[in-house]
Amino acid sequence: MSPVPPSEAAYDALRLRQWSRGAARSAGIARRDLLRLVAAASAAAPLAPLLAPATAHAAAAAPGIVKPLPPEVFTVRGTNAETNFAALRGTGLLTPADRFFVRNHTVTPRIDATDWRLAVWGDGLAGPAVEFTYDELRALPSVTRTAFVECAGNARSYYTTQQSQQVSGTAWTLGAIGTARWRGVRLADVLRRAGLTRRAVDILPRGLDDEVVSDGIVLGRVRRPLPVAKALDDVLLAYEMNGEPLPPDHGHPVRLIVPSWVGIANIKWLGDIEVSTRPLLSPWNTGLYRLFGPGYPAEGSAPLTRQTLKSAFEVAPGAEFPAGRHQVLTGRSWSGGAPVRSVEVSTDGGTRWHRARLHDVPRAGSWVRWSAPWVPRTPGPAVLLARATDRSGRTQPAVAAPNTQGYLFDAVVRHEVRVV
Ligand SMILES: Nc1nc2c(c(=O)[nH]1)N[C@H]1C(S)=C(S)[C@@H](COP(=O)(O)O)O[C@H]1N2
Ligand SMILES: [Mo]
Repeated sequence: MSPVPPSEAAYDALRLRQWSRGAARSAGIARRDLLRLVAAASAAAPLAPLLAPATAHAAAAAPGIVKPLPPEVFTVRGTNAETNFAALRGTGLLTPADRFFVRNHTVTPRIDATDWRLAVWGDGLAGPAVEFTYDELRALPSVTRTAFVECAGNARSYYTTQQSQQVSGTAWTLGAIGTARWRGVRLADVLRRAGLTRRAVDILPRGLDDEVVSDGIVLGRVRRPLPVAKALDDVLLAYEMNGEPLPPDHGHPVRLIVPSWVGIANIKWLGDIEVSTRPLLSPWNTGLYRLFGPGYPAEGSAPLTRQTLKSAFEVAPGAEFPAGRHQVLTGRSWSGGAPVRSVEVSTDGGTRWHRARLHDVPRAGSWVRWSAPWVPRTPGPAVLLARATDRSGRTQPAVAAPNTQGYLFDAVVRHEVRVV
């Protein structure tokens, strides 16, 4: 009974037309409030005030995050915690849960798996709402998959520091990403058991965390529509992360894993899923998670789907390297578009580039570790660069195309260090 999946590009184009014509349905928010969000999104706000304190000193705690946030591992940014890339050196392909970044719109809720229920409902089902308990989900056939979760705004601060552009949102450097081995149930299996019909076009997973209020507008609970084609393809309802039950901060007891897509799609603390015969709109696919600014329509681009291409050194910013000593620089590269094909490294600010050695077989939806030897010669400042190319042929550019909310930064990042 599975509908023929349209391509992601076709989905984007269709939703964009539906949105401009007002044909899609606002789920849980007044259309007027959605339009206010869109208007706010097209104006950029400066990032500078957020950037200064966070880079100067790591705060000790983020309100609402349960796990410890040691400052050598995390940089706290508001309700969020960014992983310091240097803390990933030697950790293996998978990011340990205690080093995995946290992006919370509000606070981590404490949910007991035994009281938890998942409700699947909506006019896209053949019958009434269906509920699943935690034990019922765990009794269904399970699958395991390695996938990164990356915030669409990861590396946003470089729009400002490298390109002098004003963008709004959390001033992440490159650490709003982690890769884990997730185990769970295919969303396709759950939807089919719930009675999915061919008429369904969108599903809307919603979190159990508190309602989000932004600039006086109640956005409601975190929820983001997903086209049925993606939902039936490779999406998981995950209950394990790296072989352990999901920790509270990462969505206990069950979260969505939507491989290669923007982080927001990976709804944590999943409570219910609406299945709809009409396209759905929420703040997270209208004012948020579209591209606004010069070169984009007033209502924004189509909703964001796949993540972009990036590389990061596992080196602290400003790290010191003794001149004349052999070093092994390490890092990671990833792309939401296709597996990484190759990575080049420059230690002289971009004059000469050398192929890095890849330490993993590149796979879609995951990252690869790499290394490159370096013997620093002249004492003084040095700039390290890493540039990935993926199998679709895309290479990280020198400059990223700007958008007001600073999403999908893909340019090569200048990593400043010192030779002493
Ligand atoms: N319910 C809920 N799901 C959520 C969020 C949230 O605040 N609430 N944040 C989203 C965003 S923006 C990102 S980038 C990822 C972060 O996942 P992590 O905190 O496990 O790293 O979760 C997504 N899922
Ligand atoms: Mo995010």
